[in-house]
Amino acid sequence: MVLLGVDAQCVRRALILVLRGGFTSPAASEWCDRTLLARIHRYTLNRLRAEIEPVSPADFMRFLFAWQHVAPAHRLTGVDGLRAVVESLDGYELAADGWERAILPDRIDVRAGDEVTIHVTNVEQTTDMIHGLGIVEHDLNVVMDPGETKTVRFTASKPGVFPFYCTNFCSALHQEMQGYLAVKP
Ligand SMILES: [Cu+2]
Repeated sequence: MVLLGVDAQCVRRALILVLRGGFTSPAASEWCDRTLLARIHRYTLNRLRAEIEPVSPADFMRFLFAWQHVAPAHRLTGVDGLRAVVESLDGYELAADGWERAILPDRIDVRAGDEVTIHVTNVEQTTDMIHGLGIVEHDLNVVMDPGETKTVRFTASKPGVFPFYCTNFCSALHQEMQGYLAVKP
């Protein structure tokens, strides 16, 4: 202290206010004012937090619709599309009926020119309850006995919405046994 002509007590007091460390690089030996260092630390944290700010619920929903291939611009088609959807939902438990009625039709489009395969099962257990499946525009007409599964294949040659229905007058619910095949251009 004699060399610098500074009072030792004064230096000790000053050292309480500063911290020693490697601030610009781990190997550096540097000194920094405590309050200044705390402020730099706070600014850095705020900047880093701002980089990973949560998006709004609306943005998140838009992302989910696209990511899940439900948004029209992100829908898939064909066997590869079906495979991608099944892979993305791997491990998700849902009744088979839910997959066929909601999950897959919301994500996969049939496009004009696609070859369509339909597996249709008559789940009746009463021996005389026969059901059918018909799509007039595709010249499709199959009949299934109780417990029987039939597979039909056809090319969805033109775009449009084509009604399908049960071709066998079966029960009071016969009128309910219908739906639509939507073929996109
Ligand atoms: Cu019927």
